Amino acid sequence: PAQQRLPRTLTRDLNHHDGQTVRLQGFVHARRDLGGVQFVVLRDVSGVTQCVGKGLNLPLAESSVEVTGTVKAHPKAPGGFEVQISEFRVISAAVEASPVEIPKMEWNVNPETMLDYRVVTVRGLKERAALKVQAELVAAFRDHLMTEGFTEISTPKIVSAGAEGGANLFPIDYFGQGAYLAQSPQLYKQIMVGVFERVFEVAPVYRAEEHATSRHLNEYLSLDVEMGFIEDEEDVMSLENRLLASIMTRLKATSQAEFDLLGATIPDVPAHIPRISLFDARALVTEKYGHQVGGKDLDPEAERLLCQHYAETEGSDFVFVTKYPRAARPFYAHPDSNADGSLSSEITRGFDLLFRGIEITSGGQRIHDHAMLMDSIAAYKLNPESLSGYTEVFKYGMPPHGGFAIGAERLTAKLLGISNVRYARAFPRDRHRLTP
Ligand code: AMO
Repeated sequence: PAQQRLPRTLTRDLNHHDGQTVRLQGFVHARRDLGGVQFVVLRDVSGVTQCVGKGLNLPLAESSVEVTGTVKAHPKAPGGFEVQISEFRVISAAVEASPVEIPKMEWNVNPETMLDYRVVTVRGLKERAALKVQAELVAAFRDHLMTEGFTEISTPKIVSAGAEGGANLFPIDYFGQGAYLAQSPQLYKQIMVGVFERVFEVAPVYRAEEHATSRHLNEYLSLDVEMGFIEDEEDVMSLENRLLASIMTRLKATSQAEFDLLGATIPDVPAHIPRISLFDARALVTEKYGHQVGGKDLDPEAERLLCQHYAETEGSDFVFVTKYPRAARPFYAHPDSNADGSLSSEITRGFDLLFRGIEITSGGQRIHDHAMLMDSIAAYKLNPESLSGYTEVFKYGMPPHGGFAIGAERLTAKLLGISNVRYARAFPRDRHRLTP
């Protein structure tokens, strides 16, 4: 009966049980049978520990098992303790050898194979550490925003129109009617500002981008924020500045072990993240590094160089790029002011945030005036009919508002020095991958 059993101990708590009998549960991470003695490295949610026994019939690696035994200090064992097994029970035996030996995985040899077998490779210590850090980061995102009076919302992922412009929408058949997977909660989070004033959402979004790069997923976790009654986009940037500082403080308290395992450092967030206009940023990378920037935005190399500049000159891993031209922003971006106070037709109050060489956020102030919004929709040659479910609310007193979205996998990958955003998602969807 359960009440007579020892309570379960986690491997990370063995230091509190030196010399005592404990009961552990977990997975066979590694195993070695030397004939007379058997070694089992047991992996549970908190870490790994070496267990040693005699006359054991060892199951295949990855079987789930229960070990009862005595804790002995053992300086050479992982964690500094070893468990001398008195009772060994197989809870659920692996019926086949794992296609990949979890402790010996080398992603650089064949990443596609590792993703093919993701259901087991994701159990790896480094693989799960990345997901654990992301979970902490999301919890910190929620906690901080709630302390600033934000309310969590949940908006539809099946939608009738795109939010961000462009052609990267996944069409779906909605009972014979055309629909799409949401590429962003943008329009709905703005509507919800009319309800709660300050809102956030943590949810996947979908982008039908055909290119396979280290920074693009077709399904990613979007950390969205929207805030009403702002002065301008400066309020939004300072909110994101505080939010990131709070997230990093939390990670220092909860996730140092995962960062150590991955050889990564938690950045300090400056009290005032440097800002530079897109125009000046393009000039800077050309003048300082001789890099000609193509297109209307920054290209990946320009993002890298700009971050290098701010890391070297200001010791900041972060930089806001501000005042994006209308040509590089969606229809909802609020125009910037000209020197004489009139509104610019060229420049918006949109910004990006770069972190360690890559864009992790887009944001800005949005148009809240109904007439201005309708004009913008016409100027972008969009169909006002298809956006009427959104534009309607702007007839009813929408306050000045703005917000941003952080790509959770990009932030996680850059925090941990992971080379590809795919490894910052448990089951990535990319151009060629729909399983597992
Ligand atoms: P944007 O389209 O720039 O802006 O997306 C915001 C952030 O999401 C991340 N991101 C991606 N991550 C992985 N794979 C992708 N394919 C991908 N595309 C984007 C990036 C990016 O900075 N509605 C606006 C946000 C806002 O203004 O509030 C938007 O969606 O980190």
